[in-house]
Amino acid sequence: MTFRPDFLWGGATAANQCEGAWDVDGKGISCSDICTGGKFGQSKMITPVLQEGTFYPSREAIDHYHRFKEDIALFAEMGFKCYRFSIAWTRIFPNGDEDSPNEAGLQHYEEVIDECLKYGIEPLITISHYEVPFGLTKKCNAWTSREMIDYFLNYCRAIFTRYKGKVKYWLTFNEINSSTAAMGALLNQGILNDLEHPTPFMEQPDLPKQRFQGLHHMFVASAKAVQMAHEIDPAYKVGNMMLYAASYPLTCSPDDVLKNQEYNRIMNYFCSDVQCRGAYPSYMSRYFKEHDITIQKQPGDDEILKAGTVDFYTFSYYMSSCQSADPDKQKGEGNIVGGVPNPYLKASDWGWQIDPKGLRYSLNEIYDRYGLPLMVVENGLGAKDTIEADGSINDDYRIDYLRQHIRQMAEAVKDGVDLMGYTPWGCIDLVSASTGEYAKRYGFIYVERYDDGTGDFGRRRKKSFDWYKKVIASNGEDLD
Ligand code: BGP
Repeated sequence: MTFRPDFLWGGATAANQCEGAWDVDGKGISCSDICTGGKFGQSKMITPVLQEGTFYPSREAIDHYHRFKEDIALFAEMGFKCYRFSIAWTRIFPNGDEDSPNEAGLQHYEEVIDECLKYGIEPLITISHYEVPFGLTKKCNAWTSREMIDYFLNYCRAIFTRYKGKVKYWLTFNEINSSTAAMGALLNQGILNDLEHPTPFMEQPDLPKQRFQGLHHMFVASAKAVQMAHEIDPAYKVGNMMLYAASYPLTCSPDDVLKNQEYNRIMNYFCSDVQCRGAYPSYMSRYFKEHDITIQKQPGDDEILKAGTVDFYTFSYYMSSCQSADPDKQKGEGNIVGGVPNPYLKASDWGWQIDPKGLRYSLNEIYDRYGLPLMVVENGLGAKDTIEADGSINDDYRIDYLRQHIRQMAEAVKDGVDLMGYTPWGCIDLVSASTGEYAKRYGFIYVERYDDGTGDFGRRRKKSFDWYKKVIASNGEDLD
């Protein structure tokens, strides 16, 4: 048997992309609630002042808030061992800065956790997944401010104490390294420099200095959260979560190789070097100097980072790209990261280049670097699905994508990587983070909801549902 007997097969979602119920039971407005819908080639908009009559996908999403029992029952039917979901910070602290938590929010997630445990499904909880309370954006421009550390830790204390004994695995920040690029500013850090005008998602005024200072605050907050978790319950395991944007030099020219090394360091390793090794890596000094960035640290920060390293490493993996020293090389569409298209790979309908072997390569690189247990907590194919006349959804393209990636995970395990689990993204169809649309579907479960606002939220099993059930039942041996 290749995979561990206790391998955590499952699926992943995030509150802002699936729950809906955006203003129910005391929930406050989050940064994802001010983003409109968009589609491939047409950016979603950030509207700091909510607009009447505009479509905001997070308002209803797939109504998981009210249908979580039905959804978790379907996950259980597939044999899930693990469900990765996120808590909406604004359900617990509606504006982010209240003194005490909102009981209705705490109660809701307790029910979700209990529902998972009923089926023997291990909850894996992301504490902050792309939805900083908008109240904190307005109050202090969110993670640009050091005050955020305390707000975040209040939130952590509330959930760590409430769910003690029921939850084992936590992740502090989803794709923390997205903040090394402009897209992470609002979604990951709640930074918004124009609080009056609607702006296209990627065109808000961006100040890299703010993002890197924000990352410092997040590193300190994450390290303190790790220590707090261990104090509250020594059985808690806390992981980081990275957007691993596998990258190759476009050619073997030493210039391309160096360009790729720099890209990998900033994008793929800087944040995890801090979170896994407990200190800023030496290569960042030159980067900061050349980009005129000075990180404001307080005495004691370095010790906090050292003492709060994570217990395991998790990441999302969708695609790879190439780096070239030639500025004229055409830039490809990517998972926030762009890069030059790889001539050896095909792309999804959304331009993400599919690279299963890159997953094996990445798992080996990461494990060599940190030696920590790894978990792939997002992976999958965003695609358009069609309901046939007989009601079936034959998503062979998705099965093929997942099969190839699982095969490469198995190779990595044979290479010696300690892999804990696999939770493919959007195990039930949900709203896309980058484009804000329903049409980009990832699920084993189809949701009847469409970008024109029609659809009754009905759930249907896709062909991949039965396939994944077999995969789990055979612990990854039967991939046919
Ligand atoms: C990751 C995010 C997820 C998810 C996924 C797929 O970056 O952590 O929230 O959405 O990407 O991306 P998209 O929804 O843009 O297809």
